[in-house]
Amino acid sequence: MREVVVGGAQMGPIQKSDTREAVVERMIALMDRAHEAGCDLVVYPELTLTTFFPRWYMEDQREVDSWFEREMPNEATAPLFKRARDYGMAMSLGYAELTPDGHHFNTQILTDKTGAIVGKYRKVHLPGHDEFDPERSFQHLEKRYFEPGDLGFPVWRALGGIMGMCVCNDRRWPETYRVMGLQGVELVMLGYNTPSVNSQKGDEGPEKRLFHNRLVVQAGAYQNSTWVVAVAKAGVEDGHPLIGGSLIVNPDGEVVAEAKTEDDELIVHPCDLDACNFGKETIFDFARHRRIEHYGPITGQ
Ligand code: ING
Repeated sequence: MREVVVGGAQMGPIQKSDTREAVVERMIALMDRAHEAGCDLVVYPELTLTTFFPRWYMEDQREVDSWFEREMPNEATAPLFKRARDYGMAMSLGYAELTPDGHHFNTQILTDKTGAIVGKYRKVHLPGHDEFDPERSFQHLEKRYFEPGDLGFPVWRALGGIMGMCVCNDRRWPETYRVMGLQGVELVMLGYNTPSVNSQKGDEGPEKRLFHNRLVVQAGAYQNSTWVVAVAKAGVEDGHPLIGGSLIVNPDGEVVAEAKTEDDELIVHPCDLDACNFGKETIFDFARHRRIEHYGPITGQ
């Protein structure tokens, strides 16, 4: 039994006018609850420090860069890293990363129980578009503000197992989980900001969005015999609704915890990493069962 008690720290809405300091206070309150619940790890959403700014069309690069972090930890997040260190709790959080040499990524990091950053992932699958689209009921300009991730889909040995990360739209692509699955991943952590409505298809609402959210996370978990914890930024941000539905799925594809609100909410589950073993040794024993000679089109060969 290699148990990791996982906390999914769903964040409610963050308004354009909310400060990073105010958000960090909310994140610390959730971390306090995670500590009381005995969590070894707390997972925060994608771009968890600010509103989901890719919904806004901006031309001034200085304004765009004001949504990014130039270093991590930094002044606004130092209290969060300190609290995690005091609790001996690992954490994963998403933020907009502006590198010293001027690259922009939608990034998720993992710290160990001493508060040291042990893993970094940069979002590979960027949805949306890069120019203002008048046809859409709202914009989704991730291709305008971020570059595709340049780190691939790595895994890290931490918390007694093999950990992986991805971000939001990545969770919809089977390749994301499979590349980590081929590296033996046992717990995939991810965050998301998912609009409750489709900007291009008026009749697709939150029910369908929540259905797809469960579907892709359950599939990814089952098909790679891994735990997946997926954590939302939820609620209405400056009039724009985001789905909640944060969830934890076990290696059999079953939902074992799910958020009920669209606000700051902690979901908790004791994840036994050894529960991954049976699937990896039988039905999804990749070495025994995969026939890669037929998979060429997936990698464009
Ligand atoms: N958000 C959405 C997501 O992938 C989206 C964008 C929603 C794409 C629904 C396709 C369908 O959950 C982010 N930030 O990727």
